[in-house]
Amino acid sequence: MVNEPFRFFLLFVLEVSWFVNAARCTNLHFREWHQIKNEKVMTSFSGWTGSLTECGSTCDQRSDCTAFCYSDITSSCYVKGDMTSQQQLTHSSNVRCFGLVQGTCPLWDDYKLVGGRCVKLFTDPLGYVESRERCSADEAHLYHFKTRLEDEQPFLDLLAVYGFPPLPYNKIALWVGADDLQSEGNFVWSDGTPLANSADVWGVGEPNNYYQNEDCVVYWIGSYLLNDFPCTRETLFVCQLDL
Ligand SMILES: [Ca+2]
Ligand SMILES: [Ca+2]
Repeated sequence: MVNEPFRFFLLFVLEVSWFVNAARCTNLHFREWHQIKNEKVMTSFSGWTGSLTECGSTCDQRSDCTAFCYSDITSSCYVKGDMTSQQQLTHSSNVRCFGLVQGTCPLWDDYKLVGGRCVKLFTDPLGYVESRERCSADEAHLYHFKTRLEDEQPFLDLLAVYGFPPLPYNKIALWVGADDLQSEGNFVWSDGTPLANSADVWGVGEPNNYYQNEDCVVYWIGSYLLNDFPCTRETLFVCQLDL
């Protein structure tokens, strides 16, 4: 077990190292590391042995590295995304993990800062309620596409990161955070803000409550606008984490 003063010394050394790196690589000046829960990232790590400083520097110098973990006992370094080793990080109280944030946006958890929005695209389709719960697990909410002026471009920019469109048919829609589950025809965003049926974010002829079975809202890639949709259908979704 590492005693507390030594732990703080290690952190100090690490921070000095990052400061030096940031000064040398100006494109990394935004890098800011926060200690994070191990279980959030451990499955995607592989490791090698080195010092805590080397571990942090290795991650800091790679643009695709957004997190690393370090064992004070075995001096093992686990860098997210490195698949050159087959070792897997096992949970231990002696392992500390650090993740990259930008502002308060957790880049280490695959969130991206796009147009001032901290957003994450989930590419495994889920139903509306399950999608909403998945966002809640990150203390986020399904994306708020309230106005075309302010909310459309960040959304398109996020999709462009993933090369969308085109999409296969079953991935042509993405849940956003509005529904009329409480009162038919009266859509509200998850923060309680009304989504008027006359708003210009709706596609032509939407919302239409097709077959009296459309109480949730998707962003429809085909029209680049919103559409009310059956809540049980499984689609992609975007979580938004308010900064
Ligand atoms: Ca409805
Ligand atoms: Ca509809």
